[in-house]
Amino acid sequence: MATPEPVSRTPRLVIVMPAYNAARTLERTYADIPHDLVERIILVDDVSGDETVEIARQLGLHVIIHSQNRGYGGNQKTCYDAALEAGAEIVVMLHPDYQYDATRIPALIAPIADGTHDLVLGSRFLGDPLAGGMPRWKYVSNRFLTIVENAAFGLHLSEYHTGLRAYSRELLETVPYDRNSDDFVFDQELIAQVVATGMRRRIGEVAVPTRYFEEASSVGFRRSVVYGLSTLRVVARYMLHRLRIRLSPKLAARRRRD
Ligand SMILES: Nc1nc2c(ncn2[C@@H]2O[C@H](COP(=O)(O)OP(=O)(O)O)[C@@H](O)[C@H]2O)c(=O)[nH]1
Ligand SMILES: [Mg+2]
Repeated sequence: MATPEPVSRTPRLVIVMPAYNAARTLERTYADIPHDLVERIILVDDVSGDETVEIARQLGLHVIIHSQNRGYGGNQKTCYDAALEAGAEIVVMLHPDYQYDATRIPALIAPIADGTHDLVLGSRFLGDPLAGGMPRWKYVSNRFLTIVENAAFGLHLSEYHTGLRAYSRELLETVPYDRNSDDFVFDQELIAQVVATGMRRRIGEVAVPTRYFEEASSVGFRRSVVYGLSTLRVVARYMLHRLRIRLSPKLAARRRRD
């Protein structure tokens, strides 16, 4: 009798899309997703003023609608809660603005599926972001914040500000993301929490192309300055916590202890 082949089970992958006025780009973003690997796609709509919800429903996505606008971080909280509830083993956060290449999802999740990492960032800075159309001032600010964050967190990442990320279930069950900001700085707070939890070595990155075009970016100079300052505040809070000068409940808490 033939011995059965070892079964390598595909992990249950859930894609989450925090959406705000994504009608013009959603279909294109959706088309590039490797559907054979995906168990479920969840779109959380933050009270868009366009046809985002109608298009998402036509595409057969699981749509969750906020009753009021909660911001990018608030949107992600709903995304991750819903993904965990759906039994996700790996969660990919993908912006629905077609800025990030969804065909890179298999490379993004591979280090989680094989147990190497719990958080993988799709990095534009492993390639040439300027050639992809990133405005020079965004490039310079991104580089600056990345140097500061690397120094504070003891990491060597090429960027922290990407809209394509993959998480293990374990990470999302451990880190208290629900305590984070409802604004854009949510992403940086989550990385600080991962580092504070002792999972620093569990963060990895893979290269993704940079794409800039009109619909891909609503964040202008003013909002970027606020975001930059908020990021520096996250770093300062992390340092005070690490040096035990002022402990931060956001960084100390765990969602679950095993
Ligand atoms: N929930 C929510 N999401 C937003 C808001 N503004 C932008 N977004 C989403 O946040 C993501 C990043 O915004 P975007 O304008 O593309 O930023 P940029 O690409 O960094 O310039 C996109 O997926 C947007 O849909 C907002 O006010 N609320
Ligand atoms: Mg964008």
